[in-house]
Amino acid sequence: MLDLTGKNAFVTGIANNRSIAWGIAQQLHQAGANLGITYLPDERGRHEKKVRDLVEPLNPSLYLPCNVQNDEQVDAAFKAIADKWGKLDILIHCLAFAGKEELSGDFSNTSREGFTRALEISSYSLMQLSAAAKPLMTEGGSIVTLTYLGGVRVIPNYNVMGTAKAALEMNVRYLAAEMGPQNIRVNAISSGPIRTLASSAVGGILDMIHHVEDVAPLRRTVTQTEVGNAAAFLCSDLASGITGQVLYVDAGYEIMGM
Ligand code: 0WE
Repeated sequence: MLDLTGKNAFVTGIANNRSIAWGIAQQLHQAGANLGITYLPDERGRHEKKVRDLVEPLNPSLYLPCNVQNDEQVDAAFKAIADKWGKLDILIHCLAFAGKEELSGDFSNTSREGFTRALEISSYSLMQLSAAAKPLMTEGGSIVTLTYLGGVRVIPNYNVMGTAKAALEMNVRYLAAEMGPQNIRVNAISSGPIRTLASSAVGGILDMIHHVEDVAPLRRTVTQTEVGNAAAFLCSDLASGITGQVLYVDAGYEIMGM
């Protein structure tokens, strides 16, 4: 049975009710996990309130600001985990960002700043949070991140995010090798495209979704709940032998050549 009771899970990347991280948080909660939730703070405090209202039914025992570009904020978040929970079992990393100007046009026009920012927020942040989580995962643990096929194949306009996801998937393997002896497993879920805040800001996302509906073996896209169920599995003892992997939750799209 999938049982996460007694496990403390720290979930990043919830922006609204369409976030994949929200689907994951709900399934972890349903499996009995104790949740800590982060939000990306903004000047007006709008995210703080919006995400707080959304996650309230899941009774998170920690609710913290976490902008990975701010080291003090990340340190404070893990200090709060150490103080309140003592040990951490599950880290969910659902963070990515590239400038809008990098997500269209010629890939070769990617600026140094745009490249650096995309890889810092989307790839380095997994190492940053995993390093902070490691000393708290005293009874072993499970780290799960979200990736996308655009890190392995060329998807039009995904551009520098593809570079960032390629780096992220390699980070998963190196982190898995490093942390395995401490029984910390590190895996990625490669989700098919889903309509979210991040993807809706991308031109042509609806056409991409229709393409997946036409060619994926299951003839549909996946839901946040399906990604959440896969994440709950990877975080559970049912997946005790799985680390360093990229699990495709994409209605089978990845296997198709035509
Ligand atoms: O990883 C992603 C989303 C990544 C993303 C999206 C945005 C849009 C708004 C990162 N940064 C930004 N920055 C913004 O300003 N996906 C897998 C969804 C996605 O994004 C695409 C896709 C798909 C699918 C971008 C281009 C082409 C396809």
